[in-house]
Amino acid sequence: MTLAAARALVAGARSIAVLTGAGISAESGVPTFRGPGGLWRNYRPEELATPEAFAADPSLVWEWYAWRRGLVAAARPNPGHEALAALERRSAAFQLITQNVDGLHVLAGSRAVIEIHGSLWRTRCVGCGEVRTDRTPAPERIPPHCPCGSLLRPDVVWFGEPLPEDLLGRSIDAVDACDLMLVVGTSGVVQPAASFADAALRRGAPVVEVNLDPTPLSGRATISLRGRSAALLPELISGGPEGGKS
Ligand code: BV8
Ligand code: ZN
Repeated sequence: MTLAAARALVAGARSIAVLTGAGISAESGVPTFRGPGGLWRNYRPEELATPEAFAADPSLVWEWYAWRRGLVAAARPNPGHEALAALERRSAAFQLITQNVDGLHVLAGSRAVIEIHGSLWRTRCVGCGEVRTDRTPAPERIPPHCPCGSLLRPDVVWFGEPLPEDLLGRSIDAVDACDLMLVVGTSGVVQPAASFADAALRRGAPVVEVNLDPTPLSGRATISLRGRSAALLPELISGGPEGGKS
């Protein structure tokens, strides 16, 4: 019943906003933050993804990011990423907001993607602010430096850092304009992204959650589908115009 009802909501939606988290990339072999395998050398992400950790030991933080780049470089988008790219192609209005920094949505063909926490594949100079794309699995030297002499940092948003104003603004606009919101593979603990679904619910827009486990959102979501996103997302979009199977 719930999958059929969720499928009907997707088929009938004109403007869709989607929020994804680490769970959508789990089946591509990229460890989640808070699940098994999310730890690195017994550090928790909250201890490393902070400006304080970087200031204290830039090499350690860069080694964590180099390890993650290595994992992501070997990863491919999974059917969950691909289903969202297909859904975008057939929706009148569509905005994907991801907390992930792995770049797998763009690799899967998604176009309207807001990387609200930045990207593993960009560096930013702490001195001159220059942002560069850097596809190397790991910087030659750790920690890398800018030609201007200053340290380069990963171009991601760490805990305690504000999200880029424009990206946050565009995300809120998309949530305010949607007539359906999907929330996929996020534990819903990190703010401000975790509040987007409530903003949609307050407006009366239905929210469909896809997650392996229950989350703080599960009890409030219009529909909460329990299962793997790589299996559920293709099912969820299959009822649409080009979906064929009823
Ligand atoms: C800000 C980028 C304000 C870097 C990340 C109390 C104390 C201290 C701070 C706070 C506090 N309360 C609120 C805060 C603020 C803080 C916060 O929310 N902390 C939390 C931990 C309480 N937020 C911030 O600091 C944000 N900034 O608020 O700034 C400000 C304003 C003005 C001026 C100055 C400051 C910044 C937050 C961004 C932090 N950066 N990452 C990097 O990636 O290295 S957050 C990090 O967590 C990742 O981005 C990740 O995406 C994100 C959320 O995690 P999830 O994606 O949800 O992943 P998780 O592992 O948790 O869950 C995976 C889910 O998938 C699970 O539910 C699992 O069941 C499911 N799953 C697994 N497999 C599958 C699956 N589902 C489906 N299918 C599967 N196969
Ligand atoms: Zn510089």
